[in-house]
Order: sequence, then C-alpha cells, then structure tokens
Amino acid sequence: MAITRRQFMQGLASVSAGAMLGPGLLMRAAEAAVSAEGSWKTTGSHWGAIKALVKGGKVAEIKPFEQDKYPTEMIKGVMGVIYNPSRIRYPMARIDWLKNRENSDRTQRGDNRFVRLTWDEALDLFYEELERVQTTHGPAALHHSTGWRQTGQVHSCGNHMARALGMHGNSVATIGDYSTGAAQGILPYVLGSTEVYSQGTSWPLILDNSKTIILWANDPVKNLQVGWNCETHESYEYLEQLKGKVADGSIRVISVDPVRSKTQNYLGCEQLYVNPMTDVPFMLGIAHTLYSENLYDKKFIETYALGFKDFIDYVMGETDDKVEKTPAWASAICGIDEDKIREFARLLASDRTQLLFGWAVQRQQHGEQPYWMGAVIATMLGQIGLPGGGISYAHHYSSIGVSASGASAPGAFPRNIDAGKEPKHPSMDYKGASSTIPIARWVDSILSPGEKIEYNGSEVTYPEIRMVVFSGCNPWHRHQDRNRMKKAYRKLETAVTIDFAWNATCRFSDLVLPACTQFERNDIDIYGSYSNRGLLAMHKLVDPLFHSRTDFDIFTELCRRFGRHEEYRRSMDEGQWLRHLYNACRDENQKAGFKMPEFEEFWEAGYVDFGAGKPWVRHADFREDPELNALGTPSGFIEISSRKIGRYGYDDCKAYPSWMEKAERSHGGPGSDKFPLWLQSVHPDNRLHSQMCESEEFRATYTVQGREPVFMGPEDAKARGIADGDLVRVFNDRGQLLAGAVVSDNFPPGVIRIQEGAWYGPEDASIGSLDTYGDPNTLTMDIGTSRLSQATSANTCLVDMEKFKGAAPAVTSFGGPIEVEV
Ligand SMILES: Nc1nc2c(c(=O)[nH]1)N[C@H]1C(S)=C(S)[C@@H](COP(=O)(O)OP(=O)(O)OC[C@H]3O[C@@H](n4cnc5c(=O)[nH]c(N)nc54)[C@H](O)[C@@H]3O)O[C@H]1N2
Ligand SMILES: Nc1nc2c(c(=O)[nH]1)N[C@H]1C(S)=C(S)[C@@H](COP(=O)(O)OP(=O)(O)OC[C@H]3O[C@@H](n4cnc5c(=O)[nH]c(N)nc54)[C@H](O)[C@@H]3O)O[C@H]1N2
Ligand SMILES: [Mo]
Repeated sequence: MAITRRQFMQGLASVSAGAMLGPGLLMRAAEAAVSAEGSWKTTGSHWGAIKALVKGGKVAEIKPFEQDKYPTEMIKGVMGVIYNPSRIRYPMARIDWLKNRENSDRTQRGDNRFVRLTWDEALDLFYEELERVQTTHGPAALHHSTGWRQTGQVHSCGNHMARALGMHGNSVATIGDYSTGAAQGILPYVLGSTEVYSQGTSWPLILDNSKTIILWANDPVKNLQVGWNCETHESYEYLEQLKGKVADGSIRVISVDPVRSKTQNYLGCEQLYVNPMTDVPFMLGIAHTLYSENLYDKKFIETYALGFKDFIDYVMGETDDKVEKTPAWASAICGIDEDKIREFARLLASDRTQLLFGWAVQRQQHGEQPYWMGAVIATMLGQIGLPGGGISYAHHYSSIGVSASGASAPGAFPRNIDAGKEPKHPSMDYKGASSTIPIARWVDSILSPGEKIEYNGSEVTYPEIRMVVFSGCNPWHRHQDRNRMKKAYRKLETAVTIDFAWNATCRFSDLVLPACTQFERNDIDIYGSYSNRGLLAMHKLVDPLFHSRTDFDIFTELCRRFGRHEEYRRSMDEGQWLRHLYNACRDENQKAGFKMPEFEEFWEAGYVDFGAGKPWVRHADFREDPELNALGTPSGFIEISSRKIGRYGYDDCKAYPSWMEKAERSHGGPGSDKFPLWLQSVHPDNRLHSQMCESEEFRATYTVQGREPVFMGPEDAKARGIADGDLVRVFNDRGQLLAGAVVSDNFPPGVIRIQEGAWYGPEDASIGSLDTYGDPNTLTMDIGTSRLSQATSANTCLVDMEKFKGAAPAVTSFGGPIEVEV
C-alpha cells in the first residue's frame, strides 16, 4: 500500500479543492502585495497580541502589538511554533492500526511508526471509524475533548470538532475542567458561584484600599503572561504599582507558598513558608485564633452567613475528631510556628485585607478544602464586598481585576448542532452508562467501564469508551500518570488527534490529522481577555504549511462524507464567518454605545479599542442587600457549613471544611519515608502548558542538557550529590523521567518543581519506560480530589531523585513520527 506519487498529487489536489469552497473574500490588508521589505500584519495569541513582519511568504519578525505595554518573553517563541521539526506535515496513520483497525496490536502504540496518507484516505478512515463505532456500539463508545486551543472565534477548533462530530452522532460529554475542577465543585455551595471565571474587584480599588494583600498559592507575575483570549497584559501596570507600594510600605504583601515565587521576587514582598498541601491546618489555626481572641466579625456572620456553629464546634474540638485545632496543633502539620500563626491571624483582622488565591492548591487531593476554608476566613474577617477586602480566586488569571470595558465580545463558530436538527445517528442509548463524566475521569472510564462512582450528590456509571478524538488539547501532557494511560490505551480501539504539533498525544494515536496554526488563517478575537479591552483582527500571516489545513476545512470535508457540509458551515466560508461574527458584534455594541467601524476599516486598522471599564467591587451588591442580591447557594447566604453536602455523607468532603490527611505528603506525611520529595508541577513560566515546547530556539533558553529543568533547593541537591546542570533521574512507583537540575534558593528542603507541559518522550512504548525529556505527569497520581468534584490531584505527588549516571538516552519527544511504508 505504498503511497504512489499519483495518490500523493491527488492528496494535494483535494487540499486546494477544499480551500476553494464558497466565494473567497479578498482582504486588502491581509492580501497586501508582498514587497521586498515585507508587510506588518496584526494578530494575537494566548501569549499576547502581536505584529508580524511577513516577507516573501515567511514570517520574518515578531514584535508586540502597540497596545500591549507589558509584552512577555514568550512572544520570542512564536516564530518557532510555526517553523519547527515537530510540525505535523501530512495526515498519518499508525501502521498496525492501518492494517488491522480495531483489532490492531495496541502494545505498539507509542513506538511512533506511522504511514503517510492523503487527505482523502485519512478523512475516509476517520469517517469509517465514526460510523463503525456509532453503528456497533452507540454514543457511549465515543469521547472527544478539547482544551487550550489557539485564539480566534471563527476557527475555535474545539467548536469545529464538537459540531461536526455532534452532527454525526452523540458521545460521552464531560463536566468541569483541569484548571479549577475542585473550585467548581465546592464554591457554588459556599459562595453561590464557581468564582474562578468571574470578574474580580478592580486592581485600582485594591491598591487604594488594601493594607495587607495575601497571595495564597498564587504567582500572578508568572501566570498572567498568558490569557484565554489575545492577551494585552494590563494587569502588569497594577503589579508595578503594587511593587511601588510594597517598597514604600503602604501595602504589606505576604506570599503563602512553599516556594519563593516569581511574584514574590518581583514585588520584593514577604514569604510565609507553609508545608506543601497543609494550608488547611494553617487556616484552621487562624480560625481558632480569630475565634478565641474575639477578632472575628460576628455581625457580618449573623447577617450574611449560615453554619458558623457547626464549623466552630469542629475547630474547638467538640465534634468529629474531637481535636482542638489550636495553632500548636496546626504548627505540627503545616510547619509554621504557632506564634506566627497567631500573629498572622491578628494581622488579617487588624485592617483591610485582600486574600488572593491561586489555583494550584485546589489541584490536589481534597482540593475543595483550602478553597472553602479561604471563604470561611474571609467571612470571619467580614470584609467580603468591600473594596480591597474579602477573597478573590482569580486575580492571577486572564486579566481578571482589570475592569471590563462593558462592550460585547464577538460570538464564535457554533459548537452545537443547529436547533431542530438531529445527528445522523440520533441514538441516545448509553447502555445504562452516564452520558456525562467528570472531565478528569475519562481514563478511569476506559479502564473500568460499568463502574459506579459518586460525584457531586449523584452517581456516575462509567461508559465503555472505545474511540477518542482530541483536538485543541494534549491529553498526553494534560492528564496524570502516563503509565496508567498506557494501560488504558491498550483497551482503546481507536484514537484520532487533530493538531499541528507532533506531541505525545499524536504519538499514541492511530490517526493524526494536520491542522494549521492560528497564524495560517484569518480570524477575530477580543484582546485583554477578561477586560475585553478591544477587538483584534487576526491576519493570516502565511498559508498553511505542508499539507496542513484549517480545522474548519478538515471538518467541512468530514461532514461532506455524510452529505451535511453545507449545514455544517451554514454555507459560509472563513471570510463570510469573519464578517458575520464581526457585524453581529458591531450591532450589539452599537446598541450599547460602543462604536465599531465597517469591517474593512477594522480589518485594515487591525483593532478597535473599547476603552477602559469602570472600577468594580466583587460581592458589593450582596453586601448592600443580601436579600435582594442573594448568593446562588441553597440558602442565598454564605454557607460556612453546608447541609446539602452533609447529606451526601462523603468522608472526603464533609459538611464543613476540615483537614484530611493526603494519600501521600512530604515533610513527615504518608509515604515520605520512601519518597521524601514533594513534586509540584506548576504552570510553566515560559510556555502555555505544552504549547511552545516545540519552539526549538526558545526551548534552548531554558533546557538543561536538552531536558526540562527540575528545580530544587541546595540541601536536597547536596544530599544526593547533584550539582546545577547535572542530569537527574526523578522517580517513584508510578514512573521515571530524566530532567536537568537547576539548583535555586527559591526552593526549600523537600520541595522540587517540574513545570507541567514538558513533552513526554518515552524511551520506548513499554509501560514504565524512562521519559527522556521530563514530563511531570509521568510521576503524578490519577485520583479524584474527592467524591464532590472528582477533579485532578496533580499536585499530590511524592518522588525521589538521583544523579543520572551512564550514557543518557537521546530525547525522543520532538521531530515528528518515524515514517514507514506498509
Ligand atoms: N501535572 C499537572 N498537569 C496539569 C496541570 C498542572 O498544573 N499540573 N494543569 C492542568 C491545566 S490547569 C490545564 S488547563 C491543562 C492544559 O491542557 P491542554 O489544554 O491539553 O494543554 P495545551 O498544551 O495547551 O494543549 C493544547 C493542544 O492543542 C493544540 N492546538 C492549539 N490550537 C489548535 C488549533 O487551532 N487546532 C488544533 N487542531 N489543535 C490546536 C496544541 O498544539 C496543543 O497540542 O493541563 C492540566 N495538566
Ligand atoms: N506562564 C503561564 N501562565 C499560565 C499558564 C501557563 O501554562 N503558563 N496556564 C494558565 C492556566 S490554564 C491556569 S489553570 C493557571 C494556573 O494557575 P495556578 O494553578 O494558580 O498556578 P500554578 O503556577 O500551578 O501554581 C501557583 C502557585 O501555587 C503554589 N502552590 C502549589 N501547591 C501549593 C500548596 O499546597 N500550598 C501553597 N500555599 N502553595 C502552593 C506554587 O508554589 C505556585 O507558586 O495559569 C494560567 N497562566
Ligand atoms: Mo488551566
């Protein structure tokens, strides 16, 4: 079945036929004649809005967008996202799957041997598999998912996949996300909304009113570099002002974190070291002090909250474990001196205090508890709804805290099947299994079909998933415990991935379709993320490289195979969708008094700015009138204890926030005698998850001997004879990896860091094989946070490490598949 040159040419022909669908739109700016000097185009990304110089059909230079006053280093990596040896060039199929399909030898998955296909062959195979699975097994056998797909509303690739597959048949849906699953589980019971994706109190009001700011497990200087839309980094202006206020002593900032964070180093603020995963005992000690020293706001609690007594009985040791949660008790677990706990509690109560929580602390076992406890402390302080007081769970994310302009954002290419239409295979027969599962439990579902788990007051029965389709996510970075995933993939019949980068998800797939990057298509998106500061024209910089195509084209052509491509794209091409979304947004905004020019004028200018929004205080309305502006909790009030959760009877999420020991925990906790080091896998300073890891020159700026860095403190390094720059093997009972040592004073004893998103590169396809590059999820644990949220527990993870001796295997993560012929 070797691909002939004729078939190859046919493949090419089908690409241009697809590209010619519908009437083309001539875009003056984008199509501007390419002169010798080239032309500057506007576009944007999660890393920032940018300008790109395009010369002779190639991107020659990237610079920040004129409205971005605090651009990130990461835009230096953008060019390498377009041009790199890991780009997917052609549709590819795993060799044994191509021969034997659902009866293939799945132990070969991961050996990276693939056969090149034409687009027609690949899309026929994709379609045949969908047909087979829907006809033979029904919707319970198909699962698809997306994630941090690149910016742009016309081409939002998850929507394209969901709509096309949804028009074909039903599938196993998911609830929650990897970012804030535990928060989304608990906070609706406590504060009435998930809080994490809501606008927060505006920075200027925090800067004017707060006397103390607590950064709790929060590194905004690192994490605000990327945004969900085209980021323009307005938050950094406020962080700069905060730095000034720390220096002149007008605001005291304390970072509660086991690690000296980038933000702490930037602000020059204090750190309060806490043992990993022991924030809850620390907080219980604070609550004990506030209560016993009468420093809490009784009136606020009476007016705005319920369930204080049940909680305080637990704190005072009158119920449950009958242990009084004194600062001395807390100190023994969290490692903070008991007097310091008291001092800290008094400081919080002494004046206006803003608590700013990050998310890593809920991405661990029982991750609901520190979030609930945070709300309880904020309630005891009585400052919720005041400027510069109360609690925020999102000021480190996507420009939250920068006032929203108030303008409307554009819509997107629809994700759902049109109203009134039915899928080709309308069956809703999930064969007794659930049609929706918590997002991080899909591997469990493959491994244990039919098993029942508890989830948020209900029961979930795992469906028997036989086929997965991923686009805009990289589960072989995102999900925990690689070797467990390998076992699950041995049960899976078919895995399809649509991506532009040949990452580990492609390596472990059966069929891989090359999408183009966002820089190879025209689009629009807002800039400023949550501030919705303006609308950005995303000019196509270059044509799709190699045989790649837009997700729009790929799924149009898939739908053509069952005769519904016109319905899919509503008979509009890219240019028509652009205008359609722009004009709808313009109409909305015109009504609200925001001026937007005609499309052509906007496209040429590259953006329209909506102006800065008005400062705003989160929960001020609730504070003003708790009856009229009741919270979305069962009672409408803040729920310090929750009767509803109590009725679920979960031992891992009780009726009030409580301390529960972890499955593994460093600093004397369970498992630390065998694996003494806590591995935290925080979000990368120099990537967006796994995106940009492929960018070669940029990667070389942070790798150590070509490997992902493992950060460690001098004591742990010395105890193991490890020096800065050494190759290190990091391991536990779940897996092993190679990484390069970076020894830094930012890390205390017992704490090491490997940033998530490092590309998995196993030495071979076997279970347990050494990861040659340093993906921390080779080592993490795949358990739910609790029965309430069933979210990820990536940050509950113990390991040990040693200096690597001998000949180091080459890194296998990059450079694409091994091309073979049938
Ligand atoms: N250990 C550990 N693991 C974690 C975390 C952690 O803290 N620790 N964090 C978790 C969190 S919060 C998150 S959000 C997840 C992130 O997990 P993901 O969202 O899976 O991460 P990304 O690396 O952004 O993957 C996006 C993929 O989509 C592809 N892509 C981008 N744009 C397009 C497009 O337009 N078309 C197509 N077809 N493909 C596209 C990219 O090339 C990339 O492979 O990771 C989670 N995993
Ligand atoms: N540069 C960059 N920015 C990003 C992303 C990215 O990939 N790159 N991803 C974005 C996404 S999708 C998300 S979800 C957010 C993630 O945002 P977060 O989840 O808040 O970020 P992390 O960087 O994982 O962790 C933040 C801090 O938590 C601390 N920490 C971890 N565990 C504990 C603990 O047990 N106790 C205490 N007190 N502190 C702890 C870490 O030391 C770290 O300083 O970031 C967003 N921003
Ligand atoms: Mo996330």
